[in-house]
Parts: sequence; C-alpha cells; structure tokens
Amino acid sequence: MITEIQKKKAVHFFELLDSHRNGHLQADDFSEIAERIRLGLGYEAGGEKHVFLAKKSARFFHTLLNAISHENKQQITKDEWVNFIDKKIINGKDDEFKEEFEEFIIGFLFDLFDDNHDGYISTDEYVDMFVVYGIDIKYSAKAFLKLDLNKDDRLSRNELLHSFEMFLFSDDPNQPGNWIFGNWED
Ligand SMILES: [Ca+2]
Ligand SMILES: [Ca+2]
Repeated sequence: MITEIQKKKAVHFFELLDSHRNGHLQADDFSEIAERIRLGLGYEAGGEKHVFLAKKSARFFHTLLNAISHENKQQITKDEWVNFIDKKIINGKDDEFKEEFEEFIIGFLFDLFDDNHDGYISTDEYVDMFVVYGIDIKYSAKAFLKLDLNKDDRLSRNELLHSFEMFLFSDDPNQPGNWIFGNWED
C-alpha cells in the first residue's frame, strides 16, 4: 500500500504535469509545456527548437499512455496515476521497469531544460522548470541546495535520478529528494 506521504508526492507530481489543472493528463497538457518553454526561451513558433520540444513532449505523453492503464481514451486520471505509482513503481516487482521509468522522467527533464546541453541542470535551468510547470519559485533555491549533493552548483543526471528516486519511494518527510519539484507539503 502506498503511504500518505508517498501519495502526497505522487499527487503533487500529477498536478504539475496536468498543466491545465483539470484532473486529467491529456495531450494538450504536454503541448502546453512545449509552448511555455518556447515562449520563455524566445524560440520561434514552428522553428527547429519548438518542433523538437513539441515532439519530445508528445512522445512523453504517449509513453505514459502506454505504461499506465487508463479507462478513457487518450487521458489519465489522478487515481489512475496514483494507482500506477503505487502498484508498478513503489510496490512493483519489476526493478528494471522502475529504473526505466526513473530514467525516462529524468531524461525528459534534461531534453526540456538542459538548454545549453552541457549535461547539467544549472540554477537558471532549474528555475525554468519551476516556471514552466507553475511550481512556486519561492522554493527553487531551497530545493536546488538540497538536490546538489556535491555542492558544485549544478545538478548532474545522477543527482536528479537519486532525488527523483527518493521523491517516488521515500516515506521520510525530511528526505531532501522530496523537494525535486518544489513544495510538496501543501
Ligand atoms: Ca545545462
Ligand atoms: Ca551537483
């Protein structure tokens, strides 16, 4: 069984992916993210960078649709999401699947936010993620410090993978990784 703390984080994650905040993950939530990044970084509409983001984002949603059982076509509800995180991830038996899921999510975040392609998420790139997902940026500095384990002022893929794993699995409210997507507590 998923615990209250684990569920709170799973719901927090769902709510930020649900860009339109209507309780369903749908294709337009993901095209919206590509559009927000485009506007935020000043990419030309329909230009190469925009097309790259839109494709990555659409593919991301389709991978989720394939992985998560859902009743209605082309959408995932909050309950279906939490059930997936509970049964397939937190309490799932297939370790390879869990690892793939973690790498898939972090890989997606790198595709979207590692704007200078140096293999790290800088403080600015991390703030971009908060802005794009509508996460209160008041918590971005605090979160960044918690995630930057080796204190080199940038987040490596391994630091993000580690934090994301803690975010998914930990039942400890004081676990630093809980903060990967900002304030999960309210
Ligand atoms: Ca970077
Ligand atoms: Ca670091």
